Amino acid sequence: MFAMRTFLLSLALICALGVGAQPLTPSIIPQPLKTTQRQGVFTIAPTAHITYSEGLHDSADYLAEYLPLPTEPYRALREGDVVLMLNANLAHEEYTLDVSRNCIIMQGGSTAAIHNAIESLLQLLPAEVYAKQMALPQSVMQLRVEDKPHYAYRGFMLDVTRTWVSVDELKHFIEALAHHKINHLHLHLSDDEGWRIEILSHPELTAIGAYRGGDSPVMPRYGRWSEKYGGYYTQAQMRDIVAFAARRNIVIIPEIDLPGHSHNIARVKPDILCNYTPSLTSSAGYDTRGVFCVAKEDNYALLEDIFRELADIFPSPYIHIGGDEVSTSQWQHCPDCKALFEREGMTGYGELQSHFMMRVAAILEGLGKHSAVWNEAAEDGRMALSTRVHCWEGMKQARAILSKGYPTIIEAGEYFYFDMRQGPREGGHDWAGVFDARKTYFFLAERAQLEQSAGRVEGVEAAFFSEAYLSNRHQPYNFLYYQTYPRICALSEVAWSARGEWEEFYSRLVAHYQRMDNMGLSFRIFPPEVSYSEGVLTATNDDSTAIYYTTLGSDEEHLYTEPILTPKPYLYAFRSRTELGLSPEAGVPERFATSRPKVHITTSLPVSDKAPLSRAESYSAAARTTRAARSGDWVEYRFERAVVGTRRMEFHTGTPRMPRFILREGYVEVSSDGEHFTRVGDLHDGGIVLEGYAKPLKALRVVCTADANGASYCLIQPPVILPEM
Ligand code: TNX
Repeated sequence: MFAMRTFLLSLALICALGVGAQPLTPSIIPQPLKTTQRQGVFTIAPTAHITYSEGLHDSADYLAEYLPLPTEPYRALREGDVVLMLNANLAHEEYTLDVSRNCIIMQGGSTAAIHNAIESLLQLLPAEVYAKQMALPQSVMQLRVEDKPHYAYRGFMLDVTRTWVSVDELKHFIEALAHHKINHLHLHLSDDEGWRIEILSHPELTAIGAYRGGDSPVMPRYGRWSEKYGGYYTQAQMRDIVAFAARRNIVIIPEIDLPGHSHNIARVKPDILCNYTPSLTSSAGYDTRGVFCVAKEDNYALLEDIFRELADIFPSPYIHIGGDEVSTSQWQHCPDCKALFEREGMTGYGELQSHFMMRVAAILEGLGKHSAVWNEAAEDGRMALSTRVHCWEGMKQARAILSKGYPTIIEAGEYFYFDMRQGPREGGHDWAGVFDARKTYFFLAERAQLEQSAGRVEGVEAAFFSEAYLSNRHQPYNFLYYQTYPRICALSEVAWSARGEWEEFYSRLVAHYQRMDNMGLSFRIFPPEVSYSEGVLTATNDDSTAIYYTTLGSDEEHLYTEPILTPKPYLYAFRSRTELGLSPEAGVPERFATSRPKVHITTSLPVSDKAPLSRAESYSAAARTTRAARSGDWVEYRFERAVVGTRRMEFHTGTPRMPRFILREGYVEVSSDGEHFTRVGDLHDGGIVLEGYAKPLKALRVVCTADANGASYCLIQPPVILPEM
């Protein structure tokens, strides 16, 4: 029955699209405000021209990158041409796109609007247009589009610190954003793990701070533990990126994350830290402090140097100065901060953060820029109302900020943090939930509610923090794109379109798969459904993408063409694929079942009372130590009864799937009798995976061979045991 359903769905889709032909109805993401279809098609001939009115020379060149036609200034309307024209009656981002029998005319209120029109036109052409491989002549359905965005601010935040993103990679990412009418790119340029923009007056910020590991004073805290890792943008490169983005209607907003998240700059310029000697016992001798001292005048002079250069590189009227997750404990140890606290008659240490942020905001105002901040920085309402606030923590915090009257960007983790995992066995964070593009799309319901209350919502922004990207760099696909597409398609829709229905959006999204393939995005496909009954294993999907399967113990993929007769369904894993798109693995539940044999865990490390070893022993959560591991420290897992016959066993330290707080290096020994141990391998990213381990396992011991891990504690995970079936 399921196979029949797939067949009928594929048939329906083939009929809807026509074999090798263009869709019969326009399928544009984000959905335009109004589309009127006409009869017939217009044919773009190879002899046609792109003509443009004054000021649109760059727009015409941009279009010609995709539509291979010569460009020339507009003189008169000529049959067959593709025309770009400014129209003062249209608003800033508002456009019309007219495909008639004789020509194509795009009009817009500004170059931004013309960009929007061009992106819509590209989606009326075959998907190969995105690979810049379109042959002419080409027919386009006749229609008229009248369109403008719901939100003026449609943003994406990319963290290039935890994982370095090269100039070429960044440009590719920007191109794809532009195709989805995203018009702001917020670049997270500094964080604990890296400094990514050249500052001429302080070259050491990148010369030293752009790298971690190896001989850098900055210890790695994510992935690539033993090598020197990093990179940075020179100012010349960044100016080029800014211009590249501007040509695509994207404003780049730089962020320097202050006063917390500053561990990196603190290793390069320890003088920014508070005036006290830290106790280093919990971190194996490594200073893990990373918060600017509020009381040091030199800090504000340094920041003025930095922001003066940034203000010159970035035309954006806003610069983001961070303000998230600041711990006040370092200030509480600092005599100078305490004196300032007394002098100003403050009542809570959080006020020191406002003091700091307001001083930095004043520096920016002096440079002609407004500040943007994360929501915590504006919570006490003391920042000026010109401050733009990015509300990341959740809708509750967003409502609180809106009620204070700040221009607000909704960036709530539960809808827009695309570093969150999309399924239970996929990579990424999960603090704001596990969700896919569907959840992002349902922000539409939230948007409707927001509009009933007062407040200045300027728009929405999605984010990709890149901790897990680094540890997924070895994948045969690009994890950045897997995490962000099609969630960015949903973002684009909720940021732009007036209204919508999931089913209707989903049909456009499936038609968009071919475009994403041609854009070079290894996007995520929804997993196929797998069912098993009476010895027959069936996989179905509703997007007519091909389904492949592998069997346990082999990586070889086979095309799934018909239900599989098998008494052992758990041997099979299924994935949907397009050329670049892929789904997560799907299978019967037994394939992923784990067992929880009784285990006793001991360690040479001191363990926190709040997160004791019993948490890991009961398989409920990680245990936390109260210091980082040193060479010679060990963790031992001893099973009440020796474990036998497993498919796979995993023993990890650190955050799950996000190697941090790990035992940085070490080896692993196993024992069948609990007394005699033999070495089976080394730790990788703080853990070891034993596949098809044949002997009984009574005990396993991890022995650490390195000091410190860049933090002041380690995590000990429950073991993961997948039994043989
Ligand atoms: C919170 S979002 C952070 C980041 C992390 C992110 C992971 C924000 C302002 N702070 O430092 O990378 O969560 O999702």
